Amino acid sequence: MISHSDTSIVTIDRFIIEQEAQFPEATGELSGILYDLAVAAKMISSKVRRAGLIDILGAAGSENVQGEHQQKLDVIANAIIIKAMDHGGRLCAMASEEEEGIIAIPPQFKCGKYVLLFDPLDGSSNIDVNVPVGTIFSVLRRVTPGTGHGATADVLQAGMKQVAAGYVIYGSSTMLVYSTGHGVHGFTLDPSIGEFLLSHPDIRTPELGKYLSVNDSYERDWSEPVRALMRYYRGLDGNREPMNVRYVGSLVADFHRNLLGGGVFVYPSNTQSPSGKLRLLYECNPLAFIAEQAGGAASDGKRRLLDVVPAELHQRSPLFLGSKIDVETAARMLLTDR
Ligand code: P6P
Repeated sequence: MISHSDTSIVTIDRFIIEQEAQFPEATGELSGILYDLAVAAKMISSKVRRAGLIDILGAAGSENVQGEHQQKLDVIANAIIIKAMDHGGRLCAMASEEEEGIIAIPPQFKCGKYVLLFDPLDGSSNIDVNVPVGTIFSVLRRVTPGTGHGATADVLQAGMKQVAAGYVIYGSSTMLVYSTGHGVHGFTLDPSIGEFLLSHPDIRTPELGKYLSVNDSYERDWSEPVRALMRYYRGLDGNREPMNVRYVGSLVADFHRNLLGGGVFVYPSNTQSPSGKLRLLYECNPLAFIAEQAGGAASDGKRRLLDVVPAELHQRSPLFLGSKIDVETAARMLLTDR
């Protein structure tokens, strides 16, 4: 990988071109997807930054396929991504948390060899209280034959098949963090020039976590092995330095802090939600891909998360995500929780 001196100003476009140049077989289609996603991220960032000012706070009134109240920004972010991605000729289908089925490429546009899955605005219930929210995306190569429209089979692939994944965090600054399987790289948006600039090259996450992100209001619904694991993370059983509990309630914000500082995000199954809450395909898998590329790990409590073969587009999964040692400990302590 080309290394950049601390003083060089590297835009995301330059970085993508330089990365592509290292792979002679690259056709530029994946690069095109990343360019277009960066444009969509800038557009969503502009909307999020003005959320409190142009009176688009509050629920749109409509509900999404999850039966959750759609904040207006959810609807807007979803439309922005679809419109930014549907005409580039690189995708044969898309899937979104906000849409029940797969999203077809409009007939006037060419289909490509990739599919894009995304959560357009995760954590959107936090918008009204100015807590960071995020976009999460995952790119797979189509598996169905032909060059026409994609099918559900193209999106229902295990996370290990991802060719790229990443997220955008709309926080104190807007950052885009992605990987194409060659390390994890972070770009910070300079709003004065409208460019994402390389700010965090080759992110590595500490093997042992400092932060524990969990909503322990569900403790009464956890199994005993999960309760024991949380006692371990908190140092209550004397086998570990206590972790600092940090839980924003916005997956991208919690994950990003843990990725940089070391930590584990856990959303176990519980009696109310036997499969957990988070969506496998467009929340868990992309962040698991990032975690592994940064030296971390991800599990559903039973197996490596990226090995899970999905059955449904919106299926949920328990999630243990982040620092390698802490995720491995979870898998070990939950062995009896089968
Ligand atoms: P809980 C936000 O609604 C979200 O999907 C994630 O961003 C967040 O990590 C999780 O749900 C929070 O869930 O049950 O703790 O409120």
